[in-house]
Amino acid sequence: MSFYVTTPIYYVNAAPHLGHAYTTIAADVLARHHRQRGEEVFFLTGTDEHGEPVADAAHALGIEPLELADRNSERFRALAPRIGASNDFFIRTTDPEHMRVVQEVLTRVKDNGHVYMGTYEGWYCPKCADFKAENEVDRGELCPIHHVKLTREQEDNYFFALSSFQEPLERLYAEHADWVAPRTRYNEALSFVKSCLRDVPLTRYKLTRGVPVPWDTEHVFYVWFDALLNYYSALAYARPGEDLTDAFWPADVHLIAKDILRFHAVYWPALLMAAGLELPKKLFVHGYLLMDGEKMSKSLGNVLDPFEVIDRFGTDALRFYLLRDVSFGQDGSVSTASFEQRYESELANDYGNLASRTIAMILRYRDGALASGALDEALAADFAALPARVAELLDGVELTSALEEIWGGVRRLNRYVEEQAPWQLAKDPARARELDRVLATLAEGLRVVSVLLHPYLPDSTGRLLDVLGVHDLSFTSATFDAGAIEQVRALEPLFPKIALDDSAEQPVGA
Ligand code: ME8
Repeated sequence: MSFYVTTPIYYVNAAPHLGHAYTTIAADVLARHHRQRGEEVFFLTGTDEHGEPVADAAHALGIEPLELADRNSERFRALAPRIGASNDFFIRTTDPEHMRVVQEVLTRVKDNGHVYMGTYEGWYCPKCADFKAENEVDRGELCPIHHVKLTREQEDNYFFALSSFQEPLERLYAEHADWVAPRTRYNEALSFVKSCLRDVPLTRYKLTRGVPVPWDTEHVFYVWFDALLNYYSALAYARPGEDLTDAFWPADVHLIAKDILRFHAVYWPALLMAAGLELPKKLFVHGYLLMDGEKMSKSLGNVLDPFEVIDRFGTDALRFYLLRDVSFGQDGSVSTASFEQRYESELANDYGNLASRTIAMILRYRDGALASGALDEALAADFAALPARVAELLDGVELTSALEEIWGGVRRLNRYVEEQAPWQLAKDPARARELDRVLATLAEGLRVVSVLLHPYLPDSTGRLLDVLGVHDLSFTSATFDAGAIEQVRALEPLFPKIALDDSAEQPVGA
């Protein structure tokens, strides 16, 4: 079994912000979960370096586009380990190997008869790097997304005959009801397809930066076709001396936000069909992280620096917060107040405190050793269906719901401590066997929830499992098993108290 997950490749016109960290963290949770299931996983992220968004930003700074691309690409690359991302490769669209694959595939699209020379006349947003139809133009000739003035373009370009894919795309949507998720995004994508597709420029004549068109070197490929092909090209050269294409193509899941739905839901499958390549299995479209009610965006300037957030709260806390507080697939606001609340009540109390208490009691009452007798069957039964439920939800990329299910297990363990009151049992030597069973059951419950939580909280679950003497993190190990833990060691607090911010309304990292 293999599993291939991607994030969008991010524009290098500015430094990464929390919105980028969000998608990469989500992809990482999926990658780690599938590795736990013993699958061969490939997780790709990277940067999109051609096109006007980058060239314009460089121009504004008075530097060369490549210099800006190098600087910011490095920041995105550095972000990945800081947010705990276990990506297998980091692609840059300026990689010569990527550029070669773009040329090969798009030449095949032309050879297959899907390219012709024509004249584009219409609106264009340099920030979206997107052509706009008349009905997509806001009053004052503004881009509805970036609120900047659109340019009026007229140029001779090679066109991709997108309109001829109307029927195959409609068939794709009819036959694969889960090819785009959530359902609202599927409906939106299908309405793009049904709204009568127009052919789109495949190349740009006036631009100098980009992948040169092999059959006409006065043109470069339109940045979106160059960018989309990263998902395919990376496999050819990510592992030196090996071609991973057969092992991993087609991709299992492309994670994106809704801003780039049309490119992924319409252009991308049509392009792959035109090239005779297999289509990815699923697009999962998450919502926006909002600040002050608007999409956090480099162009709008209302961004949060993930590096600052991590310095203050730690990597796991950021991962947890984003996937817990914002229902994956929907928009959600982020703020320091809700971050601190989740940190305190859930990470520090529900999970961290459960772990500290359990381990402290095993050390105090039993010198760290667990008896090998039976576990509490009622509690084990409460956990029996949990792993399958989590796997099912994660197969549907329901990251928040899966986390909620696991958190139900954490809460169940906290109730168990209160119900059993081990501190009372410890006072009565006649109840020593009961105490043994409660302590072993709690340790086992902690092990099971920690294995399941591992993709979300890799660092803290790793530390806890280490203290429990557990080295098997496989998904199949997430079932109750007497004797799995024999001896525990002391645990440093998993989520120590943080200095709380006085101004509770302040946004995260601001
Ligand atoms: O669009 N909330 O790059 P980009 C949630 N290069 N996610 C957000 C977000 C927010 N406020 N802001 C950004 C591009 N994202 C192209 C993609 S792919 C072949 C080419 C995340 O730097 C989200 O994943 O504008 C969104 O789709 C992506 O960053 C856009 O990144």
